[in-house]
Amino acid sequence: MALADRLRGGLSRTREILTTPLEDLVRGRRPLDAAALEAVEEALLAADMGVPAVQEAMVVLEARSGEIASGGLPAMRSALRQEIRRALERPDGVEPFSSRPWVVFVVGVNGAGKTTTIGKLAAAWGERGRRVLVCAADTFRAAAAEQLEAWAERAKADFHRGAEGADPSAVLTDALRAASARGHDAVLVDTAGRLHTRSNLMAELAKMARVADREVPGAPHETLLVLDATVGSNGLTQGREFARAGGVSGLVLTKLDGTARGGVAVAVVRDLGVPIRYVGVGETVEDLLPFDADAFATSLVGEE
Ligand SMILES: Nc1nc2c(ncn2[C@@H]2O[C@H](COP(=O)(O)OP(=O)(O)OP(=O)(O)O)[C@@H](O)[C@H]2O)c(=O)[nH]1
Ligand SMILES: [Mg+2]
Repeated sequence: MALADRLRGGLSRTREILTTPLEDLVRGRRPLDAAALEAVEEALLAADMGVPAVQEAMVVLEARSGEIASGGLPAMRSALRQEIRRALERPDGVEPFSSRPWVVFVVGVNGAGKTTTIGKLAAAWGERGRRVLVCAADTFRAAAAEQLEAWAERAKADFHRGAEGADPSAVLTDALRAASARGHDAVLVDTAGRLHTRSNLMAELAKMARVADREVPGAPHETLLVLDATVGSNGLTQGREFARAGGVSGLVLTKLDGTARGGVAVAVVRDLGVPIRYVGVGETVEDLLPFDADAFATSLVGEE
């Protein structure tokens, strides 16, 4: 399946929430009056775009209401799409593989989809000929390393783990030395899920970053914060704490396929000021898509 189709499929529930009021407007040939605009506003809020972004979008829609009323549904879709795209676009300045090994930390609360995302990413990079090492720095649970190992096998990536209960920074040190010695292009570091409120665990991430930089100057080159889209705007609070604790450079929004709250993408980017790098739209290895603001906005509001 093409990327665009997969994205469109993954966002179908959110798109339904967003576009039903638009379609009703057209079907009922209702004028674009205050009540109609309110229905659109409600839909944007229901999709979890967040109050500030929705207010901004409504200002634009109101200002363009004459043009939209005469242009019908296509004009409304196009105005909304522009607004959503604008809100999602952030310069990211990250150039994967611009140094070797390219070290990526994957962080987030329990169950957000970190391990799954690493498996998918390792597979995608491996397919493009990159030699990937995945590192199990989640040493709390033996099952965590085993889950990652299974993904590494599926992705045909190399795998590094330490003893259960080992210091994650020590495991990371070994992994980075191995990757440097063996010429890996990338190291994907799986970290234990942690509540953003646990300051000792957040400090541990900071320590891991120092250790990485000592072993591979400039590492981690990316720190990806994985957010579960189904929790909607609760992800904002988590995101802020992770961003504060240590240099989140990009976001991965997972489980978009299971939610009508895909508009939360707009809220998190706006709030955290960090670009989305990938989106998860399912549990299989192909279900991680590189983020594209234009394609995302189009999938949310539908084609003209
Ligand atoms: N539908 C769907 N499920 C997903 C997606 N990403 C992850 N999952 C599922 O979410 C669950 C948790 O994923 P994990 O990758 O284990 O999450 P984690 O962040 O590593 O969890 P901890 O290590 O326990 O903190 C698994 O059942 C995954 O299959 C996605 O994009 N869509
Ligand atoms: Mg995990």
